[in-house]
Amino acid sequence: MDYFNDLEKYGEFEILEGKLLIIGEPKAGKTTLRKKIFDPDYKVPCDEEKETIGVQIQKGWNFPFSKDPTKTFTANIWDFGGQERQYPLHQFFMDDVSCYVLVSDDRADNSNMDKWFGMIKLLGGNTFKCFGHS
Ligand SMILES: Nc1nc2c(ncn2[C@@H]2O[C@H](COP(=O)(O)OP(=O)(O)OP(=O)(O)O)[C@@H](O)[C@H]2O)c(=O)[nH]1
Ligand SMILES: [Mg+2]
Repeated sequence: MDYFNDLEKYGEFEILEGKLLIIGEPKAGKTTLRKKIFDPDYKVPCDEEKETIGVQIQKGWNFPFSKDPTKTFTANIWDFGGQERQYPLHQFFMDDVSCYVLVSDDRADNSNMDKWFGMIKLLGGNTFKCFGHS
């Protein structure tokens, strides 16, 4: 009833908003990517960036909606801590209606891609599309 009451009161409209989750190994560059997205001039620090504890949510990355560029799409970015002890948290936030960005550091010995794709399949639904970028 609440749904129908709200529909009558406010009408129906599209919410062009999505959740973008950045995941990957510790120190892969997830937080740096988030900061670069919001500020392309952000300088990657030479000294160590602090590890992310839990998840840092930064809202409001706006860009033209691909299907109708006159409209604006908003992505809210969820930047997860990559340390193993933080993995139990992931299950509460990873879902099948999000976009995932898996960041890997080419210079690292092991990016554990299988583990991360396994986690996305398990928690994010197994009908995902995969795009690569280096
Ligand atoms: N050279 C180089 N260094 C980078 C790049 N991206 C990140 N770094 C450095 O790598 C370190 C780790 O980067 P973060 O962005 O904090 O990594 P993270 O994946 O968020 O790490 P956690 O939060 O611990 O999981 C920092 O010292 C960054 O300055 C890059 O593209 N090139
Ligand atoms: Mg981080």
